[in-house]
Amino acid sequence: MTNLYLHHYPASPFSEKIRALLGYLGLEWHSVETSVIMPRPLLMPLSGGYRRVPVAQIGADVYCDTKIIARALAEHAGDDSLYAPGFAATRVADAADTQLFSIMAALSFRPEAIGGLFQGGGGGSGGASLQDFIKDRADLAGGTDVIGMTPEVAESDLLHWLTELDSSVGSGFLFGEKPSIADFSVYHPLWFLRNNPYNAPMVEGYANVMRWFDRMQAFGHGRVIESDGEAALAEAEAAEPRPLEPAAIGVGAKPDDTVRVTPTDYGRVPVEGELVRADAHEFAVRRTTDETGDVLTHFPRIGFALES
Ligand SMILES: N[C@@H](CCC(=O)N[C@@H](CS)C(=O)NCC(=O)O)C(=O)O
Repeated sequence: MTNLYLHHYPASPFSEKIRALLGYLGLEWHSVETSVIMPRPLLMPLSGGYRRVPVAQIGADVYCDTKIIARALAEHAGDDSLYAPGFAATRVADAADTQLFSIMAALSFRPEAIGGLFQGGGGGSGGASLQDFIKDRADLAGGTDVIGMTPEVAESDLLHWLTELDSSVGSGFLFGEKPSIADFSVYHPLWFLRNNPYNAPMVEGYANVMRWFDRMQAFGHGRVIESDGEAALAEAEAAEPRPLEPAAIGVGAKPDDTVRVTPTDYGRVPVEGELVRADAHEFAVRRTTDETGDVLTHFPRIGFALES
């Protein structure tokens, strides 16, 4: 039987999206805490150079980016209700993962709030100094403006998001009595804001949002087994990637061609491998390293460019 691993760190909001999902789906998983800044030498053989966090792994299948991780976990748990509301919910999820995430980042990285990242709670630099952290995130941005707005605009946009959310969540979730992928994507930037004492009051004034937040937190994080990077590499080495039907839909490459897959927004490190499958949801490439043997690295189609 193959085991599920999550490579993450406590303060990472996208990791919290996945930890909450693991709780909701009731899954058992192995926790590999990776560093808050690069380098991440035990993760790179698995991810092929993809530098963002989190990364999930099921045996020798590696999932980069929470959009494809969430789909893999729903399949692993045999529960597709997360995607039942369809197009509307996935579009809200994408808007939250980008726009609401930028609002959160603009508010968290302003001078008055940044100290909160380096205190306990959901913040925490994992031991990195403020200076090293800022340098690492500048490398991540690679000259692009990841945040793209002033703190004043972010505060004004947050008021809009929270007012609409407060009038939409009722006694359940965004799309009904069960949570969908949209709830998890809206949840994690608000979780990060609440964990910073400077920003928390901006979120806590919305009573319905707070009750929804409590419902989300009540899912917990699932059954966690503490593990490490060496065990995750050994797991990949011992396993074979799951068989996947070859496809090359809408790309200028054929199965088995060497391709590079790169995020289009930030952290633009290309991952090179042989194309196995390009379909409406994912790009999957096969790679081999001494540390891992054969692995299949999966990316969401949206937000990634495939070149041959
Ligand atoms: N679209 C990506 C975004 C991931 C992301 O931006 N993660 C942050 C941490 S929450 C990150 O990687 N920051 C830089 C780093 O940790 O090296 C996803 O959904 O997974």
